[in-house]
Amino acid sequence: MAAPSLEEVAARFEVPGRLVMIAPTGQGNVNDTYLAVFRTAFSEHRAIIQRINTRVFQRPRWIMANLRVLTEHVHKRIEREAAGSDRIWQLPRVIPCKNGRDYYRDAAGGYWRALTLIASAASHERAQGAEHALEAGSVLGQFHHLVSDLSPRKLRDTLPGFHRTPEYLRRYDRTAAGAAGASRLRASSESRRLGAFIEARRPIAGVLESALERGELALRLIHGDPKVSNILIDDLTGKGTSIIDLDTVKPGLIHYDFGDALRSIGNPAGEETEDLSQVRFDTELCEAFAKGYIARARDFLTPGDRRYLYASIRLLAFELGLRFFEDHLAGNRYFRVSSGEHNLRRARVQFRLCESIEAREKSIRAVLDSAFSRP
Ligand code: GN1
Ligand code: MG
Repeated sequence: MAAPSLEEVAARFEVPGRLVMIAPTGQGNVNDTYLAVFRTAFSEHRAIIQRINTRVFQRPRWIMANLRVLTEHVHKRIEREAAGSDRIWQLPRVIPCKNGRDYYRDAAGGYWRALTLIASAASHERAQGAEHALEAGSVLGQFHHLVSDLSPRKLRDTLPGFHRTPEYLRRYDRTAAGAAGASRLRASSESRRLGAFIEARRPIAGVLESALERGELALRLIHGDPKVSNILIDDLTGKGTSIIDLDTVKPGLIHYDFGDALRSIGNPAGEETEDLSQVRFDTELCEAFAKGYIARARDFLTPGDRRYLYASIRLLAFELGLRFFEDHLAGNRYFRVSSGEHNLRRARVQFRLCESIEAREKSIRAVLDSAFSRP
């Protein structure tokens, strides 16, 4: 069966009014995301409509069940704490389908869902400056705070292996050993250089997982994808207001979030740049982010957590580079690409960033310490 039109999909959800527009929005690498505008005689309603990429997320119903548990918990907590809060924190809510479910399954097997739009807020592909980084840190810290009393056992693992670096390394090894992977790995000197980069850092891949095994770190709920473009800044106040893209909220190590947010916001050139010479880790942005994060997270961070913050930043730049490069060797099956070399270019950016983080280790550790020492 053919996939339905976007208009047909939009009509399935409980949004008042008539659809006047539906168009792609955002730059996601995995799901397809659209903004839909509906009008009634006296109002306008906007919704985010997404087709879940079921090649990546093989249990879309689990995603929706997680979203229910998560958003109900968070919305209640936001309301409970609203009186003492400096702002109205937000998180999208699921818009039910007219069939009473949380999703619509089309005749071609596609899974669609609708979410409320966080209006009057913007996201950026890159850090806009220290104030932006501070707000991004507050948003991630607040998110971790809001879920800190929700048992990780209440959420399913929607993407097994997601953010366990050693598993990405194993997958890379399998891909590089296959005929097509091996030939792509040998295909250019740049590709061989990236392969050598990975070999040299093999020992760091398990840094968080072995700390977990030793009991130095504990499993909690994580966002999973707190890159800068998933953090919304309120147009009216300039403050962080929400974090979106909640499909990978699941049990994990919050260090993967901390590192992922910083490998993203700490690189002012952005992850899609083609100019490697612009890629660097900016310690001022890091300091601002850490200040914002720690101010909200101080209460639940343990001394063990603190010890692995630097390691997480370095690790996540490495991990994302490894994921991009593995996908390149595998023939671009996971991330959306605009050319055959796209994932290779993305990997180069992350590895360059990783080198920059390594070169600045001392000052990064110092800014993290000083963020903790502030009241
Ligand atoms: C993917 O689809 P998107 O753009 O939200 C990926 C993240 C990566 C990110 C890099 C489920 O996120 O892990 O950090 O690309 N999401 C998944 O841009 O793999
Ligand atoms: Mg995502």
